[in-house]
Amino acid sequence: MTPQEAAARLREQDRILILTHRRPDGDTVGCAAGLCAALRQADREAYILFNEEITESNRPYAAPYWAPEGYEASFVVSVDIAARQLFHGASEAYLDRVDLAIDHHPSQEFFARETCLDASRAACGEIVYEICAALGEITPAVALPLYAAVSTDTGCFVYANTSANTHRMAAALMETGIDFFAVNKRHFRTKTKKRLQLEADLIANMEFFHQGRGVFMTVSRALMARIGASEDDAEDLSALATIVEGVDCGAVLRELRPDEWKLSLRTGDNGRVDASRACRLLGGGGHAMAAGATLEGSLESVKRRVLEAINSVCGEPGGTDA
Ligand SMILES: [Mn+2]
Repeated sequence: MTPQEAAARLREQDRILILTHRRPDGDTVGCAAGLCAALRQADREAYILFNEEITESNRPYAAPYWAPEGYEASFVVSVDIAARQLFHGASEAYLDRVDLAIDHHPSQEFFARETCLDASRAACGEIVYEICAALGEITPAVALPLYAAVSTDTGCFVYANTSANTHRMAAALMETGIDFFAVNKRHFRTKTKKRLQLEADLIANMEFFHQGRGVFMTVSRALMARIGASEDDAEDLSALATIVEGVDCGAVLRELRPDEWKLSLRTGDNGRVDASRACRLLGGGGHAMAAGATLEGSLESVKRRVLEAINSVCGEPGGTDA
């Protein structure tokens, strides 16, 4: 259904509960908060289901809207949730009773009764913006979390998914007078000291392969413990590998448990390495430029298997100097 149809459907409802996804990012939290504010302005009762995995940086958007414990919803909406496996603990009770899913992922599983999907949008926030505009006025309370949704899902308007529509929407949100600078400062120009220590260690211990076009970065449990880093500090470390000049294949390995490693593979837009194909060989999956897999074994054996997988999908034979 279109955003306008979704708005019409929501307007008929009351006691609306909004769900966010596992490991909630700015898009899912910002969408939930913006939509919740817009629904309340339209005299609907609406809440966000508490997400126990909320991070400090995203908490302020959702905090005013958490549902009271035991809230009895009559209409359930999910935002930015592509798949059933992305339901977090408390939301699993709603797996089979989502009335409306609002999403922008091409991998949407259609778990809801009705779905408002537009995979051409950079952020789910762009779709929720249109729904909110159809519901009523875009006030600063609606605009601020939606700005955070779009800003964070586009890496502050620099990722390849950023479109002219993204900028038009951001401009409209800015015109409501929100403090967009504070949003971008919080998400893109602030790092904890522990985060910087993590990055310093990753950079100091980069291991290159394919004559410097590929790089391994490793986040061990020992490193996390030595620094005393939290999950927040380690969020999205895979982005670090992609900013090294000349690198079009960045593999970040994060130790989850002893001898269990999470691979995040980020590759360039030149098509030399298809991250999705490489990760599928390792039992994972994802997109052509961003994919992941979980591997068991020692760090050395995991690195060897990751390199073999990359080599076997590599567009040109990569010599190995790692
Ligand atoms: Mn998103």
